[in-house]
Amino acid sequence: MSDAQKRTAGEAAAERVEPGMVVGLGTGSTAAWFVKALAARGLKDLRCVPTSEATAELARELGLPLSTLEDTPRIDLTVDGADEIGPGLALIKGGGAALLREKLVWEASSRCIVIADKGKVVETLGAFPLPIEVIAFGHKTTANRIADVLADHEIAMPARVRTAERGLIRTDGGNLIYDARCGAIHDPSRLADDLKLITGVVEHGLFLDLADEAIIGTDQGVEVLA
Ligand code: ABF
Repeated sequence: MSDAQKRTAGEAAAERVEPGMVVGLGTGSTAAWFVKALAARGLKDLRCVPTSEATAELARELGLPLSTLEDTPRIDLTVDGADEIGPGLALIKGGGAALLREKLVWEASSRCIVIADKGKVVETLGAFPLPIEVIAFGHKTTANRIADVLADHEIAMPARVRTAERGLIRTDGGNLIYDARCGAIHDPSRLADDLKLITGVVEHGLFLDLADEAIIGTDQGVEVLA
């Protein structure tokens, strides 16, 4: 993980924003560099839709005008981070526990750019634990169902609920995150479909066919993957 590479990617992405745009603001440390660079540009007539309370707070502090999906349901450009970037710009996201709002904002966007340091680019998705958002009611039962689905995908490790030292981590929406140590995901599309069929599963961190472009920060500048 390189913070300098994250900053390089975030600042490059901020140059893609034009005055008057509705902009989706991602979550995480790479997206934070984008938000700071966007605010520094001082573009006129922006409206920004944050993907988490943390990003909303940062944007407010920096004076970016905020909007909501209700008020601006069509977003021109969303810029957001990722935990892994695989072939075809298939992503694992959700390390920041914001995957549900992120996916709602991404799906409302005409264009999505993922920004990351070089270490996020992988040959096969799955080394990073796949975040799965579940409702709190009956979550242990849901976790057992998730384990059964993972087993159908030759993934032996069960999903484990994400906790902090103060206990269960709640998403901004009040749900829980389970992390599935998949190791390697050979058929992301089939796994994504199977996970969404589980009652109690709200969303998962596989972002497939959603990213239009990736801006990768390197020690020599940026690489663009499309
Ligand atoms: C959020 O930022 C999450 O979806 C993703 O997991 C995380 C990446 O964090 P960072 O940019 O800090 O590496 O978008």
